[in-house]
Amino acid sequence: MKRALLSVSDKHGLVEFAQGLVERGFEIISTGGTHDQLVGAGVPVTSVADVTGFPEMLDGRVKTLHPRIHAGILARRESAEHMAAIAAANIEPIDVVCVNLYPFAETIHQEGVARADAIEQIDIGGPSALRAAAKNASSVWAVVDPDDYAAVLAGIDTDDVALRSRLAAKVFRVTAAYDAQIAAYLTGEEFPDTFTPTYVKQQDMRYGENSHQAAAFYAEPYPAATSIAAAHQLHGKELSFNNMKDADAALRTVNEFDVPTVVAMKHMNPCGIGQGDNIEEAWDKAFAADSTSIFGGIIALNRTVDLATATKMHALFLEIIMAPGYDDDALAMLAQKKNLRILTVTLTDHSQPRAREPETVSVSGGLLVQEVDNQVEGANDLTVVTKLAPTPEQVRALLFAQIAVKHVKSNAIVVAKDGQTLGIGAGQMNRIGSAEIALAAALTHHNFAGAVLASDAFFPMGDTVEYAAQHGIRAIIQPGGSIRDQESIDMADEYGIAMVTTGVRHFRH
Ligand code: 93A
Repeated sequence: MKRALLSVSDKHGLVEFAQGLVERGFEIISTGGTHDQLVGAGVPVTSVADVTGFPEMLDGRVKTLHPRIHAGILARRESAEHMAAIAAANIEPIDVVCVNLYPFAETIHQEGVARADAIEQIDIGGPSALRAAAKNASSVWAVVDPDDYAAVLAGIDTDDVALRSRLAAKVFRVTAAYDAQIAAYLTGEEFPDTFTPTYVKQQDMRYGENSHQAAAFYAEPYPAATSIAAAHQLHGKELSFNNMKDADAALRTVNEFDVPTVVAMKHMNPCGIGQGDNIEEAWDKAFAADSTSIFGGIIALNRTVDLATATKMHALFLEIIMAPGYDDDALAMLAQKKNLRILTVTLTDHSQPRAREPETVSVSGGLLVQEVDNQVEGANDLTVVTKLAPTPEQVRALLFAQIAVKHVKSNAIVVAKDGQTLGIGAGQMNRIGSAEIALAAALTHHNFAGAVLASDAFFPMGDTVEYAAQHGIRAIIQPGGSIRDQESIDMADEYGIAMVTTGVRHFRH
């Protein structure tokens, strides 16, 4: 008689799977809780203790860890010696191992879990049995995921060797990820010796950055509420690879602001950011910031979308709208567009300190890991370096521009006024190039007079300041720290510009 070991924490689909095995002539062997559930459902089952001749001991720490189990799984069926050896020890082969593990990750994500309780959730016997079955996958079924039960029953009928092999690989992936989570919990280190992130596939994507590139989306098992992975899509086409990146960038940007703000993203750069007393006014400013580039844009709003704002957005072609919520009539209006992707997102609670979180970037052959740039400068972080100090109104504009410039690809220059970006220069290989782009855009705005300028990094020489001054800029914010800072400061003084330094660079490469 064939035998199956069933020992599962997640008991979904267990009874049906066991019944399927019984129908196929299997004897079922089970650990305590699994055994009880099967007995309750009227499925014939033998307890592991009866097979090992040993009761479960140490509060269940030792259940399946026994040669009568492991030799039964690991004996090579093709080896006469192996089969003779287990027969001599009166051990029968085990042909199916169906195990899923103690819920370690779920446990540590609960609020205030004691370390001892977390440690008790480290499964030892489960991974051992699974790995043994996976090692012997040429003959033994290793089943770790309830989603695979139906396929396994069908595969048993056809002796599907290829499926056994795929399931074996899945076991090693699952146990590796499980161990990585345990290690991360134990050390709590931000940058451990080996970095083994665990991500769970959410979906295959139609394609990657371009249509000839295959792609998939993986999420952390417990993504932060404010992450793009935790966003909820209410309507529209599936997000594309580029959509995900832009939506993430838009969300990160809008999450910086507490007052009503709208961010319009294009190709990973904001093309317009607007703030107002309400979300409609913020939209008006974000739209007017660059009414050309916003076409096909990704819009993030940090307030509930009302009908007035929805009506204005509805008049445009947009790819994505994301907000913490929508009035019913606003959502109905936006949802008239079949393809428009509409998302709800959870925003940062600005009363709480920002959590330190890692961010990864892949390079060929490796992974760079850093903390997210969560730093935001306030009025107290500014040092006036020129003869002229900025007015309170200029300080507000400078701080707004400073947050905006943080989210623009380097070299980044932002020109802004009254809670509105007027010109954004992104990704140029020299700083004055970005300044030229930002100022050319800003000069098209009728309300340009009195605008301020932010630079994501210091000015290596005085040329950008001179150019800005000649084009009407009245105040500048920049980190400072160049050996030629004085050249920029002198230039600012010469033109009557107020300049403040922050000491903090915000490159975004
Ligand atoms: O405590 S263990 O590491 N020791 C074991 O020998 C063992 N055998 C199976 N955990 C062990 N298991 C795990 O028990 C399985 O991985 C499964 O998650 C769980 C099922 O227990 P029960 O059937 O009592 O609900």
